[in-house]
Amino acid sequence: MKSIIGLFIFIAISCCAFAQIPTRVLPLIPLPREVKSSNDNFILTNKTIIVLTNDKFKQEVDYLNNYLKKNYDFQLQIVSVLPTDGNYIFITQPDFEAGFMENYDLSINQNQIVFIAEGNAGLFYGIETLIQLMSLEKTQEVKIACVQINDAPRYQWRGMHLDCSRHFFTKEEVKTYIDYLAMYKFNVFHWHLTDDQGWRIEIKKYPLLTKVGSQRKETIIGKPKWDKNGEPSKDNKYDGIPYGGFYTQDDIKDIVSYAQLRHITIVPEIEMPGHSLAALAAFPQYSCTGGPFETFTKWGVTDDVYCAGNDSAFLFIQDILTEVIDLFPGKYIHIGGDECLKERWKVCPKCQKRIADEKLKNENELQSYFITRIEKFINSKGKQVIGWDEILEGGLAPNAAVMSWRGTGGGIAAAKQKHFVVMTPGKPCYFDHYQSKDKTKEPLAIGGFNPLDSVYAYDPTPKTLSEEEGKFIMGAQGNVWTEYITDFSKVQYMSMPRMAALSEALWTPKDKKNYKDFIVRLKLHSKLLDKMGVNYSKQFLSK
Ligand code: TNX
Repeated sequence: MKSIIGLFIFIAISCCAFAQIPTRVLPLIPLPREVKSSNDNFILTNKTIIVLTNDKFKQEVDYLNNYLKKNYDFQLQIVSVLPTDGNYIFITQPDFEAGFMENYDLSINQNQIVFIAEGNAGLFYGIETLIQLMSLEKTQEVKIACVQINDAPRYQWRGMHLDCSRHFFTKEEVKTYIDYLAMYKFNVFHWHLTDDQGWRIEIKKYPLLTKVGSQRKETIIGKPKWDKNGEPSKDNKYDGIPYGGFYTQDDIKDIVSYAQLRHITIVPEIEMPGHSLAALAAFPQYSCTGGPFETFTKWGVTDDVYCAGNDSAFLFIQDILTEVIDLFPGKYIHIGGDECLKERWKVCPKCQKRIADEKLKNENELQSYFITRIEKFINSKGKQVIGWDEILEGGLAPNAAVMSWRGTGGGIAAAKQKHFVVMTPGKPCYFDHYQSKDKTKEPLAIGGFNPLDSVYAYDPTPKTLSEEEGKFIMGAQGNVWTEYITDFSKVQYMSMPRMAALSEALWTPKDKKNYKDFIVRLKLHSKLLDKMGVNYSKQFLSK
């Protein structure tokens, strides 16, 4: 039955003259692996029928129907046999299983739209492509270009990060951000939930974490200044306004299932041993000095970190991770590991005893001891650790994956040691950096310069790696740190359209990438961003 339908569809589609007509410009981002188009259109109306022969795709079909309801005010009827007249959307699976769960074929002629996908994710990406092809006016006749698309991603880790600690974004804003990821076929949302300036995840066993750690009494205005001794300068100015917020476990469950429906895995980040002052403000007994501390009110790093010589600190972290693991179904737990100053450890008797007892060489090896001990715990719960590239210093924990942010060196070293890697070098993956040379025309950013074209040109697999080593590069990720990103509108501005450019670096075959062509498509696609009300950077419009 399936192959008869397949033949019928093949004949129907090959009747359209696709190849002869110059391909029209389609507002597709990321560009699919292969696209052909004709000048014809499919007209989608409330009479169009969805033919679904396999219930496993019901969730994705409902997603499409919800999109239509929200944007065009109608929904489509779902049936299980091909109709005798009228146009329709036919959803089917390939004749044989090949294991390509993110791939899809999408063929559209004037009478039918046909999706062929093996996996739910593949169909979902096909639907996202279809959505980008829809005419934007809210009418009862939605025009869709006739195309033949065969699509597949280049990398398996297509990530975007959002720092919800330095500034807090509501549940609805996080969902909107996830919508952007879905639109560009990202499949990982790295959720930075804890840092010195705010603890944002409810932990039932330790209510003080959110009661104390999710609040800070005020926030520094502008960039922090430091005096000669490395102490905060007296010239720093603070706004005097208490700031806070956190996600309850119910909020988290809601966001996790929202992401799951969009085939996005959330990687939660719980920072350790550094970037942990908000937790220590609530539980100073797990530091080296015993405190007291306040949730950090300025940007930068602090000397106070978890005590690596105190077993109770490990038990405390393990309790937290137990709840985190129960909330997030994905394989990876991000344990931070970055920028841990070693000042306290150097003079802490417990830390020094640990170094002696464990026969460690120095504080770097103590950090490695810390991460390896936590890794053992996380592995015992069936999960994998991922951490920033500092976790290489003093020796990599046996199974850990590395997120390379201080350039690509850490990622290269990890891949050579046969550890999985996500590339996210500051240049060009930090979207908290400026996107224009003239900083006076831009909102305040942390520094740096990452223009759209350099994000677009990014190739995550370093040339210095052999083919075998290159297989350890899972993909890449864009990071949105929010020290200077105070509201969601600025999150949009800093991430759009750089997120679109990165999506193409991660999805589209390398030999199909072309910046000029991307800009032409982006100009068309920006109409959709306008419709969605996104505050994006508009420099590309003048290119
Ligand atoms: C470095 S990237 C950090 C963050 C900052 C960011 C600002 C990383 C692992 N640590 O704590 O927010 O730079 O760009």
